[in-house]
Formats: sequence, structure tokens, C-alpha cells
Amino acid sequence: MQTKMFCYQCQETAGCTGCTRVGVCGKTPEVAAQQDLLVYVTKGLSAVTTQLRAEGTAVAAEVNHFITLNLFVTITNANFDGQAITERIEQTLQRKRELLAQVKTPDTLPEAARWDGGDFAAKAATVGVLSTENEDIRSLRELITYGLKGLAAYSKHANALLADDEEVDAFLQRALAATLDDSLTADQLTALALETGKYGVQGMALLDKANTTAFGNPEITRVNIGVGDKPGILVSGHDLRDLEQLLIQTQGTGVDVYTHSEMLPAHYYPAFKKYPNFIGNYGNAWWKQKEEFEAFGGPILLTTNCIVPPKDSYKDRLYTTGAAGYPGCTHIPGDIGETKDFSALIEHAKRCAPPKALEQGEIVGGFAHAQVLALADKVVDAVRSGAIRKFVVMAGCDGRAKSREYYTEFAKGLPKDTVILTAGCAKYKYNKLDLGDIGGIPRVLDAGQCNDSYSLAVIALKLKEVFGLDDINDLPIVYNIAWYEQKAVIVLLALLYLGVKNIHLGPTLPAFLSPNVAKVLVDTFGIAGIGTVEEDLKTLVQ
Ligand code: SF4
Ligand code: SF3
Repeated sequence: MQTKMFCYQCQETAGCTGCTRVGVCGKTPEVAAQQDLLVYVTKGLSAVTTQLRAEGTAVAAEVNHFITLNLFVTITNANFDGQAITERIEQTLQRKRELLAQVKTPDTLPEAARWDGGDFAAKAATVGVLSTENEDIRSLRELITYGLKGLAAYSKHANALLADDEEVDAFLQRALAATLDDSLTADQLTALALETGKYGVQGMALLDKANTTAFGNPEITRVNIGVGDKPGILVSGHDLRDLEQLLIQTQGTGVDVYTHSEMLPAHYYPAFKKYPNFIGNYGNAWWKQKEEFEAFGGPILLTTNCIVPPKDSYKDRLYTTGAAGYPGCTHIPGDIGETKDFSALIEHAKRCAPPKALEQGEIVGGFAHAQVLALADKVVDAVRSGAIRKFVVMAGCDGRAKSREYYTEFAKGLPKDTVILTAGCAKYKYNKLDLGDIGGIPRVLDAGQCNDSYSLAVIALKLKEVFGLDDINDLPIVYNIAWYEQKAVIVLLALLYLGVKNIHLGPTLPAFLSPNVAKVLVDTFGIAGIGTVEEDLKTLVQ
């Protein structure tokens, strides 16, 4: 079989080994090659900026933003627009050229830092994942690169709210550059992967602060899952700043705004509650968008991943912005600090019928760290009295694999004295089940988006302090995490950095973990896959 591409960065990779002809996600070999080359030149640019810092030359925040956006563009389901990716490769080469001219000792830099363009397709064929021959080094390089992609995504959202952390950017670029360094051993790369987790915590803390400073602390909120009678715009992805601008611009237009998938937690923030046209959440996790976008009937704004290649029936209603892109769909431009013009979506919505109701009722969420800590006495009492026996962290991603029904069954099978802590789109596997409450504490506590997994760590650290424990693993908390794309990789590395052990990861372990690298994770951190629902209920909560 001829290999046209090679990508194994997400959980749905073909045959649990790698997409070689076309992506399960819909990524074509051409776009895969363009993404490989974008990652390569971004690593080269990062080697240049890392050298500049080492020589005492400051790197502009704007360069940091450019690098994070490049990585974000290559995250699973973010951008399928080959032309836009090629333009970013050209812009990256141009920036690299300018910065390279400032480096005092360019000869020490790796080839990627000095490559100045040429035949893109030919170069792409030599720089992909398989260009690293040793499978353990390849595995560690990709583990780091995917973690950095996740970190880049979270940094980008913080940057959009004018929050920066030069330390995070400097690390991100140093670590990216290190994946080009053939002198690094497997042990050194393993240490770098764990250091990536440290900066993952710092990056998520930056975003948490940026979000809560801009929009307030999430609070317990009941979110409508029905529809109103006006035309609407559906917003998906993770970028709260885009949502805010859209809400401002739709005031008084007669157009409603709904969230989809990872945008649901926007409803938990006080700042968004003042908009009367912010109606509710429509639909479920990303992978159901073909039916749900069809039924919605109005324009849809994808602010980030996850995009499912659209059906022709609604493709003209799909708009992208930021890192997201799809060929043939209108892209709304706008850089950090600029106001984006969403008038095209608003005018489009006015020509559309109101959305078709998919369901009715409410779901409850808003249990980020401040809200849970406000309830700390109640929670601690419930743990001390035995009313809550265990917390089960079920954060992460959802996906289309049938095997993910495991998570619905697992949630249903949990004993009544357990509470699920969740974040990310994984929640859609059980957030509409009626699992009840324990003395007024709901049995599913949704902290927010995948990046709000940070909140779950803050809650765990606080409980550790309250109970006077030395080890986070002595808490009555177990982890059964579902992953799909690279943001989940940074969340995992962050949890490992915080010392969390015995995480169960599913529905399959990452294909990019070589047997030796997987063994290190199993031996050092007790990472395990999932088994049957019955077995895992026994292992985790009995
Ligand atoms: Fe395959 Fe996932 Fe890569 Fe898409 S992102 S090509 S599904 S491994
Ligand atoms: Fe979901 Fe794509 Fe990962 Fe943010 S939207 S969690 S999969």
C-alpha cells in the first residue's frame, strides 16, 4: 500500500496506527503535507528565536503570537484550508529570514532554521513524522510537539484577551526547537515532555486568569437546550473573545446567538448573561455537527477546532475565524486587539428561518474552581460524612468512535455516592443523563472547556490542603479521561507534572506512544488504558 501521508496525532487515527491515505478527520494528503511543512518551518523559526533569547535579544510578543497560531492551525480539525496554510508557511519563512539576520552565530542552528524555501511539496515529503527513524525518539518528539500544540491553543486564547506570559512562549519555542536536536537522548526528551506539563499548568493558569478577569468567575448556571423563535447564529469552538464580539454586534439586530459543543461553558460566565439574545446551547459535541448544523438552519461560526468537513447543504452557512479554516467557507479576519466584523453572519442570519429544536430542557454547569471552592464546606462535609465516597474525573474530549459509549455506560454505572468532575466536550457523553445530586451537589460537576481542566487541578490541590494530605494521590479522586486531539495531550502532561498517578486514558492509548515510551508512562505514572465498564468500575470505585 502506498503511503501518501502519515499522521497519528489524534485518537481516531486509522487502525490505531496512523492515517496514510487520507485522514479519518477528512484531512487530505496535500493538507497533511502542508501542515507537516508548517510545523517544520515553525520549529526552525523557534530555533532562531531561542538562539536570539540566548544571545540576549528580546523576541517581540507579536512573533510569539505568530508561532502559537501556526501550531494551533495544525491541531486536529482546526484548519483544512491548504492555501491558507501555504500562506502561513511563506510568512513564517519571511519572519525567519528577518530574525535570522539578527542571530550572531547562525552556524550552530539546525537545518530547519536555515532552510529558506524552495519546492514546498518536495521538502514536506522529507520532514514529516517518519523522518525521525528511531521510534522512541520519534514518539517523544511527537508527544512534546502535540503537547506544545495544545499549549499553543490555550496561549492563543489568552493572547486574544491581551494576556501574555513570555516564559511560556520562550519555553514553547525552546522545546519545539529541541525536537530538531539529534543530540538529545530519550531520557532528556522524556524530561522535556514532563517540563512541557509544567508549562501546560502555567499556560492554563494564564488563560484561566485572562478568562475570569475579562468575564468573571463561572457560576452555577442552568443552560437552556431548546430554541427561541428568531433566527440565530451558532458559535462553536473555544474562543470566548470571538463570542463576546459577536454578542455585542448582534444586540438589537433581531438575531439570537447559540453555543455549540465547547462553547457551552460561555453561559457560565457572568459577563455573557447580560445579553438578552444569548439563548442557550444547541446540540452536542463536535462530531454530531453534520446533523446539527443542518438542522440549525442559520450561519455557524467556528472559532477553533473541531470542524467536520461540511456537507454541501450547509457549507455556505459555515464561517471560520482565528486558527480555523475550511476551503470555500468565508473566513472572518482579525488579529489580537482588533475588532472582528461579523456583519456578514448577522445579515446571513436575517435571511434564515429560526433553528429547528433538537431537544428541550436545561443542563447545569459552572463548577469551575471559584464556584466549587465557594461550596467547599458543603463538599468537605459530604466527603467527611461519607455521602461522597469518590470523585471521578472524566474530563477530555468526545469523538465519533462507537467505543466511546463506554463513557456513558461508565457514568451510568457509577455508584450513587460518587461525583463526576468534568471539563471539555467529553461531558456530552453523560451531561444529559439524570444522575441526580448528593445533598444538593449535582453528581456531574462541569468546570467548563477542556482548558478548564486546570480548574479541576486547582480543586484537587485545595482539597489536598483542606484534608492535610501530603500526596495528591491520597485524595478520594480517580481519573478516567477520554482524549481525542492535542489539547488533551497538554492536559495529560499537566496532570503528570502535578504528580497525578494511575490515570486511565481511553478509548485507546495514543498511537504515537512507542512501546518503550508507553512503558515509561505505565511504570512511572501508572497510566492505563480502559477495560470493560464492569472491570473499570471495580478497579476505580470499589
Ligand atoms: Fe488521522 Fe487524526 Fe491525523 Fe486526522 S488528525 S489525519 S484523523 S491522525
Ligand atoms: Fe472537544 Fe475538539 Fe477536544 Fe476542547 S472540541 S475538547 S475534541
